[in-house]
Amino acid sequence: MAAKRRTAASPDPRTDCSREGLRKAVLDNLFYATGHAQENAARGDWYTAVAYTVRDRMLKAWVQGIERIAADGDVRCVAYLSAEFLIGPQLGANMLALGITEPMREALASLGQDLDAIVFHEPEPGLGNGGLGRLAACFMDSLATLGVPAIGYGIRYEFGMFRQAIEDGAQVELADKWLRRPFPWELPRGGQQYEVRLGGKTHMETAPDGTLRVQWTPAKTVTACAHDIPVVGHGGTHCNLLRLWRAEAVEAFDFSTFNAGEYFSSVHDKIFSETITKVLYPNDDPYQGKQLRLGQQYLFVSASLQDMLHIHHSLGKPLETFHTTFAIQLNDTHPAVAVAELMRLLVDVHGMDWDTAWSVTTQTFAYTNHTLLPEALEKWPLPLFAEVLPRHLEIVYEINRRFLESVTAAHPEDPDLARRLSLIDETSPRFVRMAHLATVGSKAVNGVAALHSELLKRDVLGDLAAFFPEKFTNVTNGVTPRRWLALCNPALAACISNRIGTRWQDHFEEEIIRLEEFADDPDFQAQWQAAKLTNKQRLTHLAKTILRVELDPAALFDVQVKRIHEYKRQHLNVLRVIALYNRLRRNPGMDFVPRAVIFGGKAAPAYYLAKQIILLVNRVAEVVNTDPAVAGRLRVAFVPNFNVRSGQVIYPAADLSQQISLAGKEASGTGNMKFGINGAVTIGTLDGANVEMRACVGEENFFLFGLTTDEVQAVQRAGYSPAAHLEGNPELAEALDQIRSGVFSRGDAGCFRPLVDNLLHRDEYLVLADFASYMDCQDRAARTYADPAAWTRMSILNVARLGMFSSDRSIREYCRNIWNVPVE
Ligand code: B1N
Repeated sequence: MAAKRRTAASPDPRTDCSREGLRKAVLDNLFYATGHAQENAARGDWYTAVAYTVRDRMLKAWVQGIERIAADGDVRCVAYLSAEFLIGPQLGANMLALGITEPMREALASLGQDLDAIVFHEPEPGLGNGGLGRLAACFMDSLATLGVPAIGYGIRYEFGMFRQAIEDGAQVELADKWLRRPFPWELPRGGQQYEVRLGGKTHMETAPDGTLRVQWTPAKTVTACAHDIPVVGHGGTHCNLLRLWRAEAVEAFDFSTFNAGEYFSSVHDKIFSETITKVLYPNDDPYQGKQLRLGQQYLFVSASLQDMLHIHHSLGKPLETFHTTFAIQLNDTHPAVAVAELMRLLVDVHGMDWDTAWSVTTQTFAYTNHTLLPEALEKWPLPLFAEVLPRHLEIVYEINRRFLESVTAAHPEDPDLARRLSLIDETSPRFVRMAHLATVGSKAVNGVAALHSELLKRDVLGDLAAFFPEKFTNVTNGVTPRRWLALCNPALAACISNRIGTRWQDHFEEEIIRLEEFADDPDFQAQWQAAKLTNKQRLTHLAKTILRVELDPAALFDVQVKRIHEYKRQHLNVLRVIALYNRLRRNPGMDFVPRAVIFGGKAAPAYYLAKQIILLVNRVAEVVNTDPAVAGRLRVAFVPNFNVRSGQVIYPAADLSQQISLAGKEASGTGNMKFGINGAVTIGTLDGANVEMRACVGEENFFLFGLTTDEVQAVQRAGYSPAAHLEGNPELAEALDQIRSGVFSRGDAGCFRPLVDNLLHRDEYLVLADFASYMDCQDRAARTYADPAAWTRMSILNVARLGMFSSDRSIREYCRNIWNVPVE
């Protein structure tokens, strides 16, 4: 009664979302959380005060979300296991979800503060490399928005993805100290800690009931500590959990060694333990067999499964029904050791018989594959695996023994099949094939775009797919329209909402198609163009302040931002820029649509050719941007440290989205979707999700070029010769020659030799083969851009018809086809 009276008279200061309530709360937090009075608070202090104010307004839904999972055993909870969650800045997204952006903006304005500047101040947790980690974050957003109970389990890296600086044109990696200031969106959960064992030996022991059980005596034990981040759905009612594990020493000090005077070795254990979650491996595709990485994977998998078993147990349900409490999704094979770990927990720790445990396990897991590059499939050398996880290796052997028995029984006619399907690759030094372990241990396996799923079945996992045809399926990726349109592009969002209302934010596929009818409406076109111009000005400002490069907002903004990789072919883009430059120089009076070519992306620190590509982009920029013959009609910019935050500025400003990977190499791509829903038109190959995007927007609204997957395979079978493509193409020969001779390396002829030699003699990704077709297609794009009404129509139709690329649609498909979880 008393509480009720207070609500009526004066609202709760911690949940009040009125302008005045927010103003008071921000001031209160400014003083009590940062210890600063208004007069001497810095931008970071204001950020902290605003973040705590928003967090307070999320806590009720947050606590209810946890309680719901822990109390309702009838609803299957999704556990999304991922080594990466690239969640991006939180403040803006959370205010949007709660619907308090505008009152907060006004509250801060009344205090003389600019909300946008405060939002921009937030350091972002770079807990992922790129698409795979960002996908996990989009999926968490959609799960919460759709009201599906879910926990994301991952790793709280102390240092996330490195910060990229460009020094004299080259990439330099700097440590990402995102935790220098406390991260306001996490709550350390002292109560949720689990011990994780590593190394050591196993032996058989007789249990009290007389049965034999395996005992694992580890060499080391570390503690995994939970840190929870709330994921609030659109509308603010449903909140899920992102639970990230940090490794800690079981005991900070080994006192016996300490007392013996061995100070350094006593600290050693603490250091070893904390090293496990110290840093994210910054390689996206090529896999590296590093012992510490296996330790990271196992730590978060083991802690997560122990946590799930704890929750399951607290519901009072029998262990055999574990799969009715949780549906576990393996985001690539990084958490695939979970298959062996769940078996270990069920059989060794809880005494379940093998067959029942295997039945529970294979009803629990599903596995998403994210790559078509065979060299990117994870395989752990047996000696390394045995050293870190001796018991798990025995379990893998036993899974494999039973599996191969069934293989031989089913296909006596193919004696080689067992070798091809085996969980163990027998080539020396012998490896555990993690994709095989994940497939055998899961009830469903999916690729991330239609083409990718087909190629998985045909090539990469062909034998497994033939053996388990019922397991293989597709779920095309999607991106959240909240962050990737409503939040990052307020100008376009307002333009859209003025016509069709705001329901598109959480019913994207259903609503956004309604824009189609306005595609030729001159008023709407004018508003659309104005929104794009605003965004281009925003990016122009960024380029000017951080790069001192002057872009022209009237130019065609032509953008390629993504990880730097040969298969993504940023060098094809650069060759094109050089060819355009040469045309302009030869013929300064030519009709030329002004272009701003913008690049961004990180190279794995040890990926030499990717780093050469970055240097080349910057060297070409240096020459082109300062050449008076070009007179600003062609500009090149490399935006350093591409991440979620800069993506939020870059995607909305693009006219043309470069999706130019070699067909058959990009599993899906998700940047293509982010560009598309922000009104960029795609120039691309028939690769990954481009194929489905083109089918949706219509072939007349997509700039297609390049070889198809089948043509690529045919060329490679016949024996590819890059040199053949030089003869008929003087523009290409000239560009390569200029790179080789030092035109773009201040006269240093040796500088780009590795890159040029690779293109001339190997060219694994058929850059030269696709060059002519790419140039033609670029010319078509420029001609279309010269007709603003035609271009704007294309841009509107792209947005209107890309509704299916909302991650809400992806998540619905996972719920219905894979997890068997109810969803609206
Ligand atoms: O996953 C994305 C896809 O859209 C991209 O096409 C795909 O390249 C990307 C090892 C990876 N595949 N594999 C990785 C990341 C980190 C790592 O340590 C591999 N990332 C992708 C989402 O489906």
